[in-house]
Amino acid sequence: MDDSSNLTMKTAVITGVAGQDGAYLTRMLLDKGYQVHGTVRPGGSTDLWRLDSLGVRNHPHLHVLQHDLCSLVDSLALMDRLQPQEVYHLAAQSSVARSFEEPHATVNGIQQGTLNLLEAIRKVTPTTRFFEAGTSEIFSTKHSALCTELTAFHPRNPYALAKLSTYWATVNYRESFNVFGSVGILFNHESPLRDPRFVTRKITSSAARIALGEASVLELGNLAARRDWGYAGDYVEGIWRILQADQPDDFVLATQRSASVRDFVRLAFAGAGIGLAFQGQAEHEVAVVTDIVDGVADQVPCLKLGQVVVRVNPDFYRPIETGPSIGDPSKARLALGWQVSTSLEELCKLMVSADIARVKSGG
Ligand code: NAP
Ligand code: F7E
Repeated sequence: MDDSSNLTMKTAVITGVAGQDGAYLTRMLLDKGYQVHGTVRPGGSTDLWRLDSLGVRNHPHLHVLQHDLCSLVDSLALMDRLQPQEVYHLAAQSSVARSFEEPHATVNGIQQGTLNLLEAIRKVTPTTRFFEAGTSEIFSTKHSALCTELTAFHPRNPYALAKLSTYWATVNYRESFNVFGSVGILFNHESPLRDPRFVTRKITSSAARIALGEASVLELGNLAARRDWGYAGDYVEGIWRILQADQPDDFVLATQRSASVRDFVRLAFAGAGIGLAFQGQAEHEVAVVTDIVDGVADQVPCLKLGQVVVRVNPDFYRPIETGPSIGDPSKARLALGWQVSTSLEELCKLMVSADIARVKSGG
């Protein structure tokens, strides 16, 4: 690519480039011909394994830089230097469970980061388009009705509290200062690049290790919790489309299907060649092996029918559980032409297969 074509390339900033969505979005924008400036926090993880695994770590149009989201001065300088057309703000302490343990760091980090970027855009690059990674956790409905952009909010954990504030900050800058700011109200989305502290990856990595004889039991919290789980690769497409719209707006991205943690366990173990049945109630509930495919039986002769491979550990219960939540992505489908293309079964298979390959290669 010569310098003259660089002039016609769009420039995007992705905060939290080292995270799950940051990696998938980076790959997508690079494929679309963007210059991508991805930020990591000073002193934070410098492990860019996700970008590596997608083969984009050394792409000539990817520039990884340190940026302190809690510093307005840093954000002003970033906008001034890069003059980006688009900012995708993905960086956040994104674990709900951890937010109960670290409320101040979670809330302050999330609120300051968004406010500093919006303020920098307002003052320095007012035509920059801004994407805020919002969350379905702001709804926290107790009922099973579909959540839309009009559903009432009721945040029930420090993470959700902070994300509700950044939702309103983005709406405020749009309404008060004409900033092109949009919020994606994102339901859970997962992938082989998901951090294992989240339940899906915890399950698939354990299923892989149990099927290869490297672990014997998986401990989980609330098996009845339900989530609307999609594939992160589909969600970054929606995130990009949100910033390509004619007008800034807020969109629910969801699959419109919910499943329980128990369902996900069953699918993941089936994907690893182990059939399960659940027995017992509440903290006494367990999953026992009902079927073992030949390949697994040969590899792990000690794995027996009737053996307990999943049990409940109340230490993983949360002070309050949200949901069941299920999202209605109709607005995104109609306005942006976005819809998911990966089913829960396909997602589960993708994640288990990747974890089996990792365990086999010693990763
Ligand atoms: P992720 O894998 O946890 O990535 C988040 C990234 O943010 C990490 O690279 C992390 O870096 C960085 N980060 C954390 N705290 C930071 C701070 N104080 N300053 C700067 N960087 C910080 O999350 P994700 O799944 O990609 O999600 C992307 C965004 O979407 C997040 O804002 C999340 O809240 C939101 N979201 C995600 C989902 C989902 O299901 N994935 C659903 C709704 C909303 P370190 O490695 O240094 O910690
Ligand atoms: O929990 C239950 C747990 O930690 C899912 C983030 O991306 O999505 C994510 O937040 C469910 C909860 O994700 C374990 O109680 C049972 O009901 O995978 P999770 P999350 O809390 O839904 C939202 C939309 C975001 O915005 C967040 O950034 O699984 N669960 N047993 C467990 N969860 C974990 N982590 N570990 C367990 O052992």
